[in-house]
Amino acid sequence: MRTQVAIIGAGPAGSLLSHLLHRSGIDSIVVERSSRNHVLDRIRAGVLEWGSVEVLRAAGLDARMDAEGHVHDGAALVWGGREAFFIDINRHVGSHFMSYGQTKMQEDLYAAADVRHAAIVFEAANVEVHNPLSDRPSITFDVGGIAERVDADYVVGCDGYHGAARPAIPDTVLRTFEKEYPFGWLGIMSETPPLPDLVYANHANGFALASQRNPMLSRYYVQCSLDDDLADWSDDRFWSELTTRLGSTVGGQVVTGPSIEKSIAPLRSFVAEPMRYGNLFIAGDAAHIVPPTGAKGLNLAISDVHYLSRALTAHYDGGDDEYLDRYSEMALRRVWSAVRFSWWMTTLLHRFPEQTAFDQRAQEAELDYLASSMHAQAAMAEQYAGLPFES
Ligand code: FAS
Ligand code: PHB
Repeated sequence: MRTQVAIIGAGPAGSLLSHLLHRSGIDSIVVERSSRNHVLDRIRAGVLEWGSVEVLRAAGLDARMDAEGHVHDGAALVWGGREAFFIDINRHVGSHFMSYGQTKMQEDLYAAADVRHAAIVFEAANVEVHNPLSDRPSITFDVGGIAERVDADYVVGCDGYHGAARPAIPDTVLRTFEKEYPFGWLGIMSETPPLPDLVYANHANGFALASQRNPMLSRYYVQCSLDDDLADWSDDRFWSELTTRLGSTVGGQVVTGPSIEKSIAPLRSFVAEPMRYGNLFIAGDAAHIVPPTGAKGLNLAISDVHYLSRALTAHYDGGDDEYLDRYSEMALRRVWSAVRFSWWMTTLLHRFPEQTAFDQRAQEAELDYLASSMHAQAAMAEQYAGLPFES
């Protein structure tokens, strides 16, 4: 097979890139390891930065998002037994964010792919990248027991942290930066009415988060030990810990019910540099991982793809390669900004294993300062809602 852009991975990054390239008249083939339903069954992110909302809107992917998503003017913090403190993003920086599940965004992307009869190969095994430095890179894979090859002008790895693309960049070129956090998140989904706002909690027992998917679907998380497994967390124990950590006022508003999904995810930061090697590019989780505290993972995948689709369009429309040549440094500036912000929120809100009473007080003092300073709130607001894309 032959195409202009061969994309590995049909998660949010790969399927959005294919969609945006199509709108620019650029052909692509997407090769995905899992089945379509397996990708759609994943429960992941829930918050879209306003820049991400605008990328999806400009791409004609906004109808269901606007109908079913929930626009928020800010998010709340609770700590030290205080009442919830609302960080008013709209008031501070005139922006918002959208609660809209990644699962629904993925469904919208596949529905749009079906309309345009997109070339997405599911259940492809043994995907490999070949000749990334040549002007004829290719990928090979097996599907249904048949060996296939796609020749392309460019290959884009949108294949997540464990994908095949990043390893095609030699260790002599690739630099990676990593930070493991000494705790995980236990997340549940329940068919109960959510709290009106997203609420992040710092508590001596650990972090908690109240989020949402729709008016009858709530998403909640509590910090847990990396040694925990799901058998350690009955629904009763989860609800008791969540409502304790959210504090009596906010916790008292939580409508509990049976969990319909429960999972534990470890937290880590990871960045791979550069995000380009010859005619191979990497985007999304293939290039970086952030702890979900700052709700940046999915949004970084969208911003990488926004930059790369703009670059490929400039190349094919007019032979202008400036954005292609600047993709890695431009994307990495936004990645490192989000990695730092996610680290800051994680460090501020979680209880670390060796944490002392002094450390807990220092965290609470920083939160008290945040509540007292419009400048500190504005700084957090603009980063949480998402900084402007570079032109
Ligand atoms: P994805 O990992 O989503 O997609 C990569 C695709 O490539 C997958 O479909 C995979 O099957 C495929 N693939 C992998 N290897 C391949 C190969 N060799 N060949 C072909 N295909 C291959 N972010 C948030 O903002 N908030 C959250 O609450 C949140 N929760 C998360 C929970 C979990 C358990 C995980 C793993 C991530 C979470 N994230 C969250 C981050 C998540 O949303 C990612 O940022 C987002 O899915 C990134 O999208 P992609 O880069 O497309 O990567
Ligand atoms: C979610 O709704 O899944 C969510 C929201 C905010 C976060 C992380 C996850 O910071």
